[in-house]
Amino acid sequence: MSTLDALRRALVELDEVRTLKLTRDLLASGEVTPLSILSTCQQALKVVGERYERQEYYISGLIMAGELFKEVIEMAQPLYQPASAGEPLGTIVLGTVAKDIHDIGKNIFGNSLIGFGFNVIDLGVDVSPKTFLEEVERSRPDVICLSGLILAAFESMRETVKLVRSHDAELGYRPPVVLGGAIIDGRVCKYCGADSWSTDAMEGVRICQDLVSNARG
Ligand code: B12
Repeated sequence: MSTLDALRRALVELDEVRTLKLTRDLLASGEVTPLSILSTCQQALKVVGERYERQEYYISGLIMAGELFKEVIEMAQPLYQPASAGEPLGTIVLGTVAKDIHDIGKNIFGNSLIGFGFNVIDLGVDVSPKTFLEEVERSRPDVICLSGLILAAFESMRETVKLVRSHDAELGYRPPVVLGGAIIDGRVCKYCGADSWSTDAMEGVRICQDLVSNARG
């Protein structure tokens, strides 16, 4: 079994000591990138979620997995390449939508955007459509990024997109909206009237880069 497989298994089994030791060893060996450690953990959390759905784990399992992953992120994410100094690539307004408090993925995505030179305004979790609109009016972002992981988030995303779209004329431009989070797909994107979507932080960064460069011609 590879060390990444062992890490995936340790996290799925909620084994804190092993998860942290394997993360430390992998980072020290330089064998794999910090990004592959994070994506391995993302896969492990998906399995934890499935076990929760099958009632093999309780809510405490979700909490434990989330806390463990946060510790891994603290160890791995600072090793990302820092952004090059100079003008930011663009401004992103980011937040987890109303009724949803999941923020681990949003934070990874936000840090990745910063790492690639974006200015990120992170509104936190459980953000109402009105709060998103107020921030869009204030900071006039290049892209609006909405994160959500539960079914209730779909309606919040849809309402947020609808509210922003109804203000395009007043804003004098049409800021694109990108959705993200484990259970987002093309159908959700279409339902919400968003411009794009992703379940992967790096792909999300590329989408934002493309949207900014298309808008600037
Ligand atoms: C940890 C966890 C929790 C923790 C969250 C801690 C925290 N601070 O975030 C706690 C314990 C609080 C929690 C609570 C709940 N949870 Co929960 N949780 C999870 C779990 C296991 C992992 C989530 C996670 O962090 N994944 C890892 C990150 C890195 O992945 P990610 O969020 O997808 O982010 C990546 C990408 O999507 C992307 N990304 C993220 N945001 C964005 C935004 C944009 C714009 C872009 C481009 C990209 C992007 O970047 C990240 C890196 O690649 C998931 C299972 C799963 N499949 O994910 C369930 C899961 C999301 N939870 C679930 C449920 C049901 C709940 C609860 C309702 C449980 C309950 N009965 O109370 C509550 C809801 C609370 C609320 N109102 O929000 C369900 C949702 C099912 C559904 N269809 O609605 C899931 C899917 C588990 C399951 N399979 O049943 N949960």
